[in-house]
Amino acid sequence: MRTTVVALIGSLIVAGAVVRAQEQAHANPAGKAARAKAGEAAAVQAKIREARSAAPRDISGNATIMDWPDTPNGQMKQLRAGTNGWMCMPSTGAGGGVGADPMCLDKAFSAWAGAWMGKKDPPASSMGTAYMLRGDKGASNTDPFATGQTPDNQWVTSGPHVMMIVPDLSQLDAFPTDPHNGGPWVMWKGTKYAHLMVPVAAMPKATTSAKRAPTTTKQ
Ligand SMILES: [Cu+2]
Repeated sequence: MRTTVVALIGSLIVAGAVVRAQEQAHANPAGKAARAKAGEAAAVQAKIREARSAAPRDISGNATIMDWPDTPNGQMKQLRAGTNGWMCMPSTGAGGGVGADPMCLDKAFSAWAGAWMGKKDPPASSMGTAYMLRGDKGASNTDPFATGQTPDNQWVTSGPHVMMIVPDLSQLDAFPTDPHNGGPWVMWKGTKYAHLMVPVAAMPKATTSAKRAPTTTKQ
């Protein structure tokens, strides 16, 4: 009896070893795919976290999370559905261009941003709000479509800020255009994409290009 049990256990161990060996033979390609999938899922989670960090949790917690297109004219990709009408995006990537700049937009601002990205006329139907509490690592203060600093495009690095759009651009005339005036300023003035930048923390020091802002009167 004892011998039978021992033999039985022995054959089970052998069978187990064979099964494990077979599993291992197949484990590598499958494991690779699984690891790639897990890596992708982790990257998506990181993008969602980054997008959500652009606004207070009350807003971004239930916002739709959209990712930038892979190509300049591609479609935005939804990473997570939302319920509160806000849309958050991670930093602009290969398709978008510049630096760390996640943002959360309300409906009016989303429509405006869509028009801007498509180089179309903004709807101008209501005021709109956007949050960029992580700041913006770089944008031209004068050229809505600049992708890098030039000697005269007033490249500006912004700290945490809120952005506002208004249906009638003349309503922005009361505000200065200098990012370093110590308060709200108008970005992209003189274009149909003019909007108000409202710092909610100290602005980073002016870059060489941005320092020229106060003396630039060109529209
Ligand atoms: Cu901004």
